[in-house]
Amino acid sequence: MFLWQYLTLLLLTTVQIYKAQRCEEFTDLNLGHAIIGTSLKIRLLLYTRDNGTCGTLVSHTDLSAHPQFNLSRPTTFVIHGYRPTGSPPVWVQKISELLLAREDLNVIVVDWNHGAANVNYLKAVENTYKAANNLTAFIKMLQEYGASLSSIHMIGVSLGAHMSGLIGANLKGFLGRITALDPAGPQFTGTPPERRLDPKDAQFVDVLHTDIDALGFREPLGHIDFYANGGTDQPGCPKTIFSGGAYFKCDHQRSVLLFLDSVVRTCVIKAFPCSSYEDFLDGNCLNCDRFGAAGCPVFGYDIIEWKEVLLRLNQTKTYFTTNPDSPFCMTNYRLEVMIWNKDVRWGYMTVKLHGNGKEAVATIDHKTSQFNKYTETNLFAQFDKDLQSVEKVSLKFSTGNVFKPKYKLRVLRIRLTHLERKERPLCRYDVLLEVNKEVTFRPISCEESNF
Ligand SMILES: [Ca+2]
Ligand SMILES: [Ca+2]
Repeated sequence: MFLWQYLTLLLLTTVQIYKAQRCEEFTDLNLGHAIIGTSLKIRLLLYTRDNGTCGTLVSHTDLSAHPQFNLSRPTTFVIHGYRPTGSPPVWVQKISELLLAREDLNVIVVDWNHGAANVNYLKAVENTYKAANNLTAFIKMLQEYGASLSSIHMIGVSLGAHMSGLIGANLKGFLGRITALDPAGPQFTGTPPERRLDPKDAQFVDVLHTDIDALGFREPLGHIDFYANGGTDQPGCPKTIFSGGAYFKCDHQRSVLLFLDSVVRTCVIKAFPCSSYEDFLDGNCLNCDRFGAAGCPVFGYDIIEWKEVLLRLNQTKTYFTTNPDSPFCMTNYRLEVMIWNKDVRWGYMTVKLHGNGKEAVATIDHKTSQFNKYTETNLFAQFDKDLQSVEKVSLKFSTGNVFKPKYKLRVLRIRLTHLERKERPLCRYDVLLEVNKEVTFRPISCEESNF
């Protein structure tokens, strides 16, 4: 062999090895200027436990080149939404890592940035339908290679949620599961089920709503719909336009952050079936008997464990509240207050729990509460963290009215009951609350007898 032939061979082999090991990145179209492209190039990036951080570009027609794509494992698709700036979603790498840490899966990140990044939202919506057909063909090919539709889970964000629904309908509802993270509202609200996500699109459809007043979809779309913090606005997100881009996307994007935490099981977010957020905050929806032994549904990745009971219930609307940051879960207590003032009293209650050098706070101020003589007022207190043991309790009563500084609440008994842990409620008898003055005390175990 001539030297040049040998060198060419060596070079070709090196290129082959390089090609095999090349990590594919998500398309970045963030070029700092308006994107008006019309192409619909869909890239499928495969991640498995063997290549958890290094994406492999998968062929749309031939799987033989991808031995690591093992169809005896379940396959999870992750589909992003509208990308007005064309930049890659910040969470896209994280989600495959976290999913793979939980389960031995094929994770396919669907990179349809070429279709989703467009200054014209309507164009991106149009591309959602086109991309859905393209992905349906890919999944049909997976079936030919032996994949079962039941083992396919689609996690779709915003437009990606409807795209999952469209694919699901193309496949006659046989897909195993669709998780919709704040499904897009604009251009989908008011459309018939065949134009958007609906419960018939998969065997199980779970939906999270975080921005129903702007980018998200208001009505329920799945077997279970979770309305985080009522589904409208999220804590910690800017309330004015002066905060720039975050103002537009913070509520919407929170859906992904909440879901990621549920994959890691940072903490458990219990959701409560209820007809409205107001009713939920009033503490009228804390009963989960309809779910039988399973108890209240847990938001996120693990909701699949409630599948059977949820399918029997047809469609369930649930609520929960969160903290502004991770860990997002809150700790729920019932607070019962009985007063002996002659006249009716109105006001807000702030409760602090102290224990192990930490403090947990619950402010019950979604509306003014009414307190009547010798009548138990039931309040729903949600604390920012869970203290394993409560040593002291602080209470503050306020009215929001500066002209009534002498207003007092003569409390006969307060009782605090942890709603998840079976432990004895904490009580305090006979305490005087002056407006805006915090009173701290050591609670005692409640007496069995009732007044
Ligand atoms: Ca549909
Ligand atoms: Ca909002």
